[in-house]
Amino acid sequence: MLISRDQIKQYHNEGFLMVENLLTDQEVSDFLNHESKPKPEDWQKGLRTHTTDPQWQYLATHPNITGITSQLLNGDPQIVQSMYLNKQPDGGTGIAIHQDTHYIKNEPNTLMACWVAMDDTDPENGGLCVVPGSNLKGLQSAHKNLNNSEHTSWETDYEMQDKNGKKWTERLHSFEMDDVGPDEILKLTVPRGGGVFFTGLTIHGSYANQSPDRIRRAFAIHYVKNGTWVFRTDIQELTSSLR
Ligand SMILES: O=C(O)CCC(=O)C(=O)O
Repeated sequence: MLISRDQIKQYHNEGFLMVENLLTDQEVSDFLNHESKPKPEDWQKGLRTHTTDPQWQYLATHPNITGITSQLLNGDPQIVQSMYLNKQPDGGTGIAIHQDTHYIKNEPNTLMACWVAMDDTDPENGGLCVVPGSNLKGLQSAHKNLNNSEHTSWETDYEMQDKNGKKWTERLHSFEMDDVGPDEILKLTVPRGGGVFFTGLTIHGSYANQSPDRIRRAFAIHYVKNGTWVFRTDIQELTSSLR
């Protein structure tokens, strides 16, 4: 899948790019059927299930996704992490409005994501939100999210390591940006199989699923450009996005 120069420009200016039909209906159904089946206890490999589960690997290395990612990164993407975000109807919580670079320090900062809708998603069922242009303002200040009714709240220690082997521990928590007003937040409508590419500095997140009966499922993959150093040791071992 090739994107146009205007789309690449939009991604760099606005910090995000929505593309429909990244996956076919059949590919989405295959993944959801796979997820609905019982799994062995140790099946989930932290944020690296794409290294062990063929269906997760299929999505993380999908040529439509990695082809566009290559064009946006202007280089070879390496997979950092993958996540399945299953938000239940009637109040399932979202991830507070944040920048991914707070969670995944990397050098040089080439971090980006592809978020793929596994259902028709919109503001009612807790669809993805972005702050257009926020990618141009650098890493901004954030606090620990405390609003548990809309967003998940957590705190965990992570082991970090630099290129020279120096190790230390950093406490990360559910980040929420300090200075984002409600009118800056764009609530996207993304159809099943469509996706949103966004940079590691683009402010984004989602709110609770207010729909009484519509689930909101999404699959997100985070990439860096080949040659980037990722500090967190749990996701430091990068995987090639080329099958
Ligand atoms: O799906 C969501 O609720 C937010 C996803 C997100 O924050 C991410 O993919 O980095």
